[in-house]
Amino acid sequence: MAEAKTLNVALIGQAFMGRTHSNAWSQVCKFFKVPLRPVLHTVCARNAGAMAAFARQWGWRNHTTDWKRMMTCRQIDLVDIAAPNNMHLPMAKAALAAGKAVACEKPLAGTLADARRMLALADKAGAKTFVWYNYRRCPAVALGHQLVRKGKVGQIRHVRAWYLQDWADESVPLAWRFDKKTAGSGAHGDLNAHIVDMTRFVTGQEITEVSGAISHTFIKERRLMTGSAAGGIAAGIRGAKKTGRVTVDDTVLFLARFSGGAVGSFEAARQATGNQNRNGFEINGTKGSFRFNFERMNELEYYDATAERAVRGWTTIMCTHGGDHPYAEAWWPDAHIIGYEHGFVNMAYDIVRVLADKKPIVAMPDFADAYRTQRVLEAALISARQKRPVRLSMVK
Ligand code: SOE
Repeated sequence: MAEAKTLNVALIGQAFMGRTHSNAWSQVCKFFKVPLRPVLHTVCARNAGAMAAFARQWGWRNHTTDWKRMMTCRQIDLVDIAAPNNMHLPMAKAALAAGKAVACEKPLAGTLADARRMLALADKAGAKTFVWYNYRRCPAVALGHQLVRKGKVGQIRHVRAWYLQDWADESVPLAWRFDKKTAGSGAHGDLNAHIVDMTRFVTGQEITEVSGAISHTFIKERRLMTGSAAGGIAAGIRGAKKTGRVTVDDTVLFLARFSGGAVGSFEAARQATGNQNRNGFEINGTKGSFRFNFERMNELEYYDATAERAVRGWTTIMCTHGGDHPYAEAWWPDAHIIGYEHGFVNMAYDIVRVLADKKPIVAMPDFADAYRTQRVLEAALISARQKRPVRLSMVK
């Protein structure tokens, strides 16, 4: 059988997302029958001293610190941006101008203005684009989407979503995620972005209005950084005595109305003590409900309100059965569960499928879809600042 055509990938970033994306590109053809075979062509990052070791460890053929020059390499087919949010626009602009397909970490950008510009450039280039909203590719989340599509929960009335972490305590120095110029916002753009995307995907509904938003920063000063993170969210960052001002939120909460009539609540927090990476949602409909908790990512809890009253109750579905649960057949037998990194491998498979003109297993957020999420994030910030409801029709 003829070998699949290759797809030369260039990755920008070698921190936490640099590792998850490198793993995804190197694993995908081991577990999926890929229509294009990803080649780890070039990895690019600022830290010249660490690049050679990183490239060797993850199997990148080339490495550089010059992303602008890298864009001129005619062999590269896809540029994968895993750099901080303020670099998404300039890097995507250069990649699109060079005729590349572009994948970008979430959120699309740190600001709505940058996101709008990225979308316009992608439309003008007619390029295929992708945004790494990886949690859609947990089989349990994809099953939730299917339950809604099949009418198993009836008309949706309530959407409750949360993304709770607790890494950002006083010991963490002033990393880029706490700087508005680099990140755009704090927990909001980092975490609410995920749950807005997930609930839009699962419900199939758009958010039409945001209200009651609260944005708050608990820790207003942090020690300046003296060393970079060791590949975790903030692990290994060392701090000086001198401090700097935090210019983003530690938490943003808001209420929402959905296009299908549902109402919802969203909470993103970085100091939710006891919750390490707890994202999830609960969907309540007229015929049933389901809920997801990423810290038990292989399971979806389901309540069938049409079941006989005597046996009605919450069931826990182990979403690892090949054929029934998306992506599951590529991995292991029933209940031999998968983890965080598998969502990225599943996403790499869907990116390759789309680039080979095939349908993705699960709907793929491109720049246009991710821009819808970015508008919701902006509406919440406006609602928090002006203490009023904000209709999405007013946020372009
Ligand atoms: C930090 O909050 C972070 O790394 C997010 O940026 C990722 O998107 C999330 O998957 C894990 O936590």
